[in-house]
Amino acid sequence: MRANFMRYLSLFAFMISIFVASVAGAAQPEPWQIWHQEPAGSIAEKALNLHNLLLIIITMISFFVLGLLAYVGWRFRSNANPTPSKTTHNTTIEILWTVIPVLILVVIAVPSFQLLYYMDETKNSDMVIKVTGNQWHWNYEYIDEQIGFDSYMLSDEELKPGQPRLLSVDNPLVVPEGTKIKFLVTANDVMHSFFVPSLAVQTYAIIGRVNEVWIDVPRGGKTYYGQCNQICGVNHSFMPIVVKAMVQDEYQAWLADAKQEFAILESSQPIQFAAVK
Ligand SMILES: [Cu+2]
Repeated sequence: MRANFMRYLSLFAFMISIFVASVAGAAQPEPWQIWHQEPAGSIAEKALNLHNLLLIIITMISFFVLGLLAYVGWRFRSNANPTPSKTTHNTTIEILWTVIPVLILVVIAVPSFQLLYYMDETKNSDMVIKVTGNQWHWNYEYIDEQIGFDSYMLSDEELKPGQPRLLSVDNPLVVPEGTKIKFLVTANDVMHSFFVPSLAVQTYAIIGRVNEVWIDVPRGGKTYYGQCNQICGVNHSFMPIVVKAMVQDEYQAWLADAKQEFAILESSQPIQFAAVK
């Protein structure tokens, strides 16, 4: 009895430690993970809430249909009904099975459209970063700071202790904490997709097009891991995305260094934006 209790207690402690590790550490997938990564930012929280609502609705519908099927299979089995019914229409039931699904769809549509328009609103952002997908790395340009750099995955030999394999890069996308950041996402060669699950950002990077998305970086330093999730060639799985949120002081120090190291040269003709009054 006591041994059993200790076993449950250690299992419970183990699960808590996994939970704490996933919350306190970096936002990345965990072995055997079946739920979402901890949502970071208001879009991710709203997306998770919508997901949870949909999960409740589809579970109820699935059980209802399963129950109905089981009931019909039992109630109208052939040995209990030697003479089958010839019923073909029932106006009441037909109205119900039209109206009820319409109402369910309306219930789903309201929060769904709310989130869609919320995600679409990219104005009032604190900074703009241009993200370009390449075969097979990402390029980030900080438009206002006139800096830009490539971000390549680290090979197994380059990994430092604690850096996750296949998810770590040489130059992460560094962002300041507590800001709203607009990304202009495009591609150079083939289609890619900019996807960071914990920030709930996912958008196609398409050649000759610019897709706008935004994230609000939560307070505190934390690293958010993502990957290209559009099949883009042989090294598709080797172009991870690392969004590294820094506290303001740390970010300013990084920016000062980055302006030396990653300055966009005059000759490379960075993209210009017209001022919007
Ligand atoms: Cu790609």
